[in-house]
Amino acid sequence: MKCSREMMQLYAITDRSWLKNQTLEQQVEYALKGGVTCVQIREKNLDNDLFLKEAIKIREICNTYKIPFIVNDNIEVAVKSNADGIHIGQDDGDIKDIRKILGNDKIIGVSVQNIEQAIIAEKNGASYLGVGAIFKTETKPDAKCVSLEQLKLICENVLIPVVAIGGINKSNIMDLAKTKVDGVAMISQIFSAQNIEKECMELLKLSKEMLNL
Ligand code: 3NM
Repeated sequence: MKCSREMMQLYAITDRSWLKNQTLEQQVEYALKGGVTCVQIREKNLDNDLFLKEAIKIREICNTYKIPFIVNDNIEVAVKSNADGIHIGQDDGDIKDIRKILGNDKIIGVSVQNIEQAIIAEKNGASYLGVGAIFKTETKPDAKCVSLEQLKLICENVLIPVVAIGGINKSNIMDLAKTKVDGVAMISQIFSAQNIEKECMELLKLSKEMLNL
């Protein structure tokens, strides 16, 4: 699957700490009904078997809605679940090695915090960049903040799509206008919602407004 700018418009990342009386699959399906443009499964505390089982279920649901499915930082799960791609951080391995394993048809997203990392990641074959944390976030309290100026600089200096992440919510999403970013990635604003479908519909509308679409 080719990585597109449209994919970045409303990029949902799973987090089972927000599960109440629903399953992760149900939450993801509501998000898809609400219009998310990409889904990433992120599991920091599951063993590989359970991670793979969950990934296979969510892969199926994303297929139904024809939305790209990305696995966070686990190449084995990405390959075995036939994900559309993987997302890695700065310390999660070499982009070129991962490209060799996945081949040219898969998406490799890379987290970057500054322009230097962005240029290197693009040169090494990243398909898109995740830039953050843009705002302080309880979801990843140790994430250092990246300024809007740095985000803009990155967007102006790479050709691949860029998604902003970290603490983005309905009140601050418009602050990203003028940075030339391609969209927003979110965890808590989406999955803490009582009505995830409605929340995603509203967020997609706001994201498009922010993107001037
Ligand atoms: N990565 P929320 S911030 C997973 O800065 C993740 O790279 C970040 O969650 C980074 O939308 C983050 O709840 C958490 O703030 C995003």
